[in-house]
Amino acid sequence: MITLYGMPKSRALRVAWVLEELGVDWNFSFVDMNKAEHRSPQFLALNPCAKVPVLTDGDLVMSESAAICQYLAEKFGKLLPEVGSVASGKHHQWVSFIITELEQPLWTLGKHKFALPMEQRHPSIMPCAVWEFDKAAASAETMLPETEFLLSDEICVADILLAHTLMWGTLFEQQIPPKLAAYRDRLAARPSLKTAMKKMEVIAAQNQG
Ligand SMILES: N[C@@H](CCC(=O)N[C@@H](CS)C(=O)NCC(=O)O)C(=O)O
Repeated sequence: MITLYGMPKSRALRVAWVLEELGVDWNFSFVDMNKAEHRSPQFLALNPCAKVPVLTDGDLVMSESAAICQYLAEKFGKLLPEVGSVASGKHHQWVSFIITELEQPLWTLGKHKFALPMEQRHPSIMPCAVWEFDKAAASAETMLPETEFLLSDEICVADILLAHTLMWGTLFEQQIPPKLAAYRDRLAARPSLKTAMKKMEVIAAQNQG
Protein backbone atom coordinates (compact mmCIF):
# COMPACT_ATOMS: atom_id res chain seq x y z
CA MET A 1 0.00 0.00 0.00
CA ILE A 2 1.21 3.49 -0.84
CA THR A 3 1.58 5.89 2.09
CA LEU A 4 2.12 9.62 1.74
CA TYR A 5 3.63 11.49 4.71
CA GLY A 6 3.11 15.21 5.09
CA MET A 7 0.78 18.09 5.89
CA PRO A 8 -2.10 19.42 3.78
CA LYS A 9 -0.45 22.83 3.32
CA SER A 10 2.83 21.53 1.98
CA ARG A 11 4.30 20.02 -1.16
CA ALA A 12 2.62 16.77 -0.07
CA LEU A 13 -0.54 18.18 -1.68
CA ARG A 14 0.92 17.93 -5.19
CA VAL A 15 1.67 14.24 -4.59
CA ALA A 16 -1.83 13.64 -3.20
CA TRP A 17 -3.26 15.40 -6.27
CA VAL A 18 -1.27 13.07 -8.59
CA LEU A 19 -2.46 10.03 -6.62
CA GLU A 20 -6.08 11.14 -7.04
CA GLU A 21 -5.61 11.83 -10.77
CA LEU A 22 -4.19 8.32 -11.08
CA GLY A 23 -7.14 6.87 -9.16
CA VAL A 24 -4.83 4.97 -6.83
CA ASP A 25 -5.61 3.79 -3.30
CA TRP A 26 -3.34 5.53 -0.76
CA ASN A 27 -2.90 6.21 2.94
CA PHE A 28 -2.12 9.59 4.38
CA SER A 29 0.16 9.81 7.41
CA PHE A 30 -0.05 13.27 8.97
CA VAL A 31 3.29 14.76 10.03
CA ASP A 32 2.66 17.74 12.28
CA MET A 33 5.54 20.07 11.51
CA ASN A 34 4.14 22.58 14.02
CA LYS A 35 5.03 19.97 16.64
CA ALA A 36 8.40 19.29 14.93
CA GLU A 37 7.33 15.73 14.07
CA HIS A 38 9.44 15.99 10.91
CA ARG A 39 12.48 16.06 13.20
CA SER A 40 11.49 12.98 15.22
CA PRO A 41 13.79 9.92 15.01
CA GLN A 42 10.98 7.95 13.30
CA PHE A 43 10.59 10.53 10.54
CA LEU A 44 14.35 11.11 10.15
CA ALA A 45 14.67 7.37 9.47
CA LEU A 46 12.40 7.98 6.43
CA ASN A 47 13.97 11.25 5.33
CA PRO A 48 17.23 12.44 6.91
CA CYS A 49 16.55 15.87 5.31
CA ALA A 50 13.61 16.30 7.77
CA LYS A 51 11.25 17.45 5.00
CA VAL A 52 7.89 16.40 3.65
CA PRO A 53 6.62 14.85 1.50
CA VAL A 54 7.83 11.29 1.83
CA LEU A 55 6.23 8.38 0.00
CA THR A 56 6.54 4.73 0.91
CA ASP A 57 5.57 2.01 -1.55
CA GLY A 58 6.65 -1.47 -0.49
CA ASP A 59 10.44 -1.36 -0.12
CA LEU A 60 10.67 2.11 -1.63
CA VAL A 61 11.05 5.12 0.65
CA MET A 62 11.20 8.28 -1.41
CA SER A 63 11.47 12.04 -0.89
CA GLU A 64 11.46 15.03 -3.33
CA SER A 65 7.94 15.88 -4.44
CA ALA A 66 8.57 16.25 -8.19
CA ALA A 67 10.48 12.96 -8.31
CA ILE A 68 7.70 11.20 -6.37
CA CYS A 69 5.04 12.52 -8.76
CA GLN A 70 7.01 11.29 -11.77
CA TYR A 71 7.66 7.91 -10.17
CA LEU A 72 3.94 7.43 -9.53
CA ALA A 73 3.01 8.47 -13.06
CA GLU A 74 5.58 6.01 -14.48
CA LYS A 75 4.39 3.23 -12.21
CA PHE A 76 0.73 3.61 -13.13
CA GLY A 77 1.32 4.53 -16.79
CA LYS A 78 -0.59 7.82 -16.83
CA LEU A 79 0.11 11.58 -16.73
CA LEU A 80 3.40 11.34 -18.67
CA PRO A 81 4.19 11.45 -22.40
CA GLU A 82 5.87 8.53 -24.16
CA VAL A 83 9.50 8.05 -23.07
CA GLY A 84 11.93 9.54 -25.59
CA SER A 85 9.25 11.51 -27.48
CA VAL A 86 9.37 15.23 -28.27
CA ALA A 87 6.63 15.73 -25.69
CA SER A 88 8.75 13.92 -23.10
CA GLY A 89 11.64 16.32 -23.75
CA LYS A 90 9.28 19.26 -23.21
CA HIS A 91 7.94 17.62 -20.07
CA HIS A 92 11.46 17.34 -18.60
CA GLN A 93 12.00 21.01 -19.49
CA TRP A 94 8.81 22.12 -17.73
CA VAL A 95 9.53 20.10 -14.58
CA SER A 96 13.04 21.57 -14.28
CA PHE A 97 11.78 25.08 -14.99
CA ILE A 98 8.99 24.83 -12.40
CA ILE A 99 11.24 23.48 -9.66
CA THR A 100 14.39 25.52 -10.25
CA GLU A 101 13.12 28.81 -11.71
CA LEU A 102 9.55 29.34 -10.49
CA GLU A 103 9.39 27.56 -7.14
CA GLN A 104 12.84 28.54 -5.90
CA PRO A 105 12.17 32.31 -5.44
CA LEU A 106 8.77 31.53 -3.90
CA TRP A 107 10.40 29.20 -1.43
CA THR A 108 12.97 31.90 -0.64
CA LEU A 109 9.99 34.09 0.36
CA GLY A 110 8.49 31.25 2.43
CA LYS A 111 11.76 30.39 4.13
CA HIS A 112 12.50 33.98 5.14
CA LYS A 113 8.88 34.59 6.24
CA PHE A 114 8.18 31.49 8.33
CA ALA A 115 10.23 28.37 7.63
CA LEU A 116 13.80 29.18 8.68
CA PRO A 117 14.90 29.52 12.31
CA MET A 118 14.44 33.17 13.36
CA GLU A 119 18.16 33.95 13.37
CA GLN A 120 18.49 32.78 9.73
CA ARG A 121 15.69 34.98 8.37
CA HIS A 122 16.77 38.04 6.35
CA PRO A 123 13.80 40.16 5.22
CA SER A 124 16.12 42.23 3.00
CA ILE A 125 16.16 39.30 0.56
CA MET A 126 12.40 39.59 -0.14
CA PRO A 127 12.46 42.22 -2.95
CA CYS A 128 15.03 40.18 -4.86
CA ALA A 129 12.94 36.99 -4.50
CA VAL A 130 9.82 38.84 -5.71
CA TRP A 131 11.77 40.19 -8.69
CA GLU A 132 13.04 36.69 -9.53
CA PHE A 133 9.56 35.19 -9.23
CA ASP A 134 8.05 37.91 -11.47
CA LYS A 135 10.73 37.24 -14.09
CA ALA A 136 10.08 33.46 -14.05
CA ALA A 137 6.30 33.96 -14.08
CA ALA A 138 6.59 36.30 -17.09
CA SER A 139 8.62 33.61 -18.91
CA ALA A 140 6.03 30.96 -18.03
CA GLU A 141 3.28 33.25 -19.33
CA THR A 142 5.12 33.48 -22.66
CA MET A 143 5.84 29.74 -22.83
CA LEU A 144 2.31 28.66 -21.86
CA PRO A 145 0.77 26.97 -24.92
CA GLU A 146 -2.72 27.61 -26.26
CA THR A 147 -3.71 23.98 -25.56
CA GLU A 148 -5.74 23.20 -22.43
CA PHE A 149 -2.74 21.63 -20.70
CA LEU A 150 1.03 22.07 -21.05
CA LEU A 151 1.58 19.31 -23.58
CA SER A 152 -1.80 18.73 -25.21
CA ASP A 153 -5.40 18.29 -24.20
CA GLU A 154 -4.39 15.71 -21.56
CA ILE A 155 -3.19 16.59 -18.09
CA CYS A 156 0.39 15.58 -17.16
CA VAL A 157 2.54 15.69 -14.02
CA ALA A 158 4.06 19.05 -15.01
CA ASP A 159 0.54 20.57 -15.05
CA ILE A 160 0.02 19.54 -11.44
CA LEU A 161 3.42 20.87 -10.40
CA LEU A 162 2.85 24.17 -12.22
CA ALA A 163 -0.70 24.67 -10.97
CA HIS A 164 0.31 23.84 -7.39
CA THR A 165 3.26 26.26 -7.56
CA LEU A 166 0.98 29.01 -8.92
CA MET A 167 -1.54 28.35 -6.13
CA TRP A 168 1.32 28.72 -3.72
CA GLY A 169 2.34 31.99 -5.41
CA THR A 170 -1.20 33.26 -4.93
CA LEU A 171 -1.11 32.24 -1.26
CA PHE A 172 2.15 34.18 -0.92
CA GLU A 173 0.37 37.23 -2.43
CA GLN A 174 2.45 37.30 -5.62
CA GLN A 175 1.19 38.70 -8.93
CA ILE A 176 0.30 35.93 -11.38
CA PRO A 177 0.11 37.00 -15.06
CA PRO A 178 -3.38 36.66 -16.65
CA LYS A 179 -2.98 33.55 -18.87
CA LEU A 180 -1.25 31.70 -16.04
CA ALA A 181 -3.95 32.79 -13.57
CA ALA A 182 -6.69 31.41 -15.84
CA TYR A 183 -4.70 28.17 -16.26
CA ARG A 184 -4.26 27.92 -12.45
CA ASP A 185 -8.00 28.40 -11.89
CA ARG A 186 -8.89 25.76 -14.50
CA LEU A 187 -6.58 23.23 -12.87
CA ALA A 188 -7.60 24.17 -9.33
CA ALA A 189 -11.23 23.36 -10.18
CA ARG A 190 -10.45 19.68 -10.80
CA PRO A 191 -12.34 17.28 -8.50
CA SER A 192 -9.11 15.29 -7.95
CA LEU A 193 -7.57 18.27 -6.14
CA LYS A 194 -10.62 18.75 -3.94
CA THR A 195 -10.65 15.03 -3.04
CA ALA A 196 -6.93 15.08 -2.23
CA MET A 197 -7.24 18.18 -0.04
CA LYS A 198 -10.30 16.87 1.79
CA LYS A 199 -8.66 13.52 2.56
CA MET A 200 -5.55 15.19 3.98
CA GLU A 201 -7.50 17.76 5.97
CA VAL A 202 -9.83 15.18 7.53
CA ILE A 203 -6.93 12.99 8.62
CA ALA A 204 -4.93 16.00 9.84
CA ALA A 205 -7.91 17.18 11.92
CA GLN A 206 -8.36 13.71 13.44
CA ASN A 207 -4.69 13.64 14.43
CA GLN A 208 -4.64 17.16 15.78
CA GLY A 209 -7.86 16.68 17.46
N1 LIG B 1 12.67 19.78 -2.66
C1 LIG B 1 11.81 19.22 -1.66
C2 LIG B 1 11.48 20.32 -0.67
C3 LIG B 1 10.70 19.75 0.52
C4 LIG B 1 10.39 20.83 1.54
O1 LIG B 1 11.14 21.81 1.71
N2 LIG B 1 9.29 20.62 2.25
C5 LIG B 1 8.88 21.55 3.29
C6 LIG B 1 7.35 21.57 3.37
S1 LIG B 1 6.61 21.99 1.83
C7 LIG B 1 9.44 21.06 4.60
O2 LIG B 1 9.29 19.91 4.94
N3 LIG B 1 10.09 21.94 5.35
C8 LIG B 1 10.58 21.63 6.66
C9 LIG B 1 11.88 22.31 6.92
O3 LIG B 1 12.47 22.88 5.98
O4 LIG B 1 12.30 22.27 8.08
C10 LIG B 1 10.54 18.64 -2.32
O5 LIG B 1 10.15 19.13 -3.39
O6 LIG B 1 9.97 17.70 -1.77
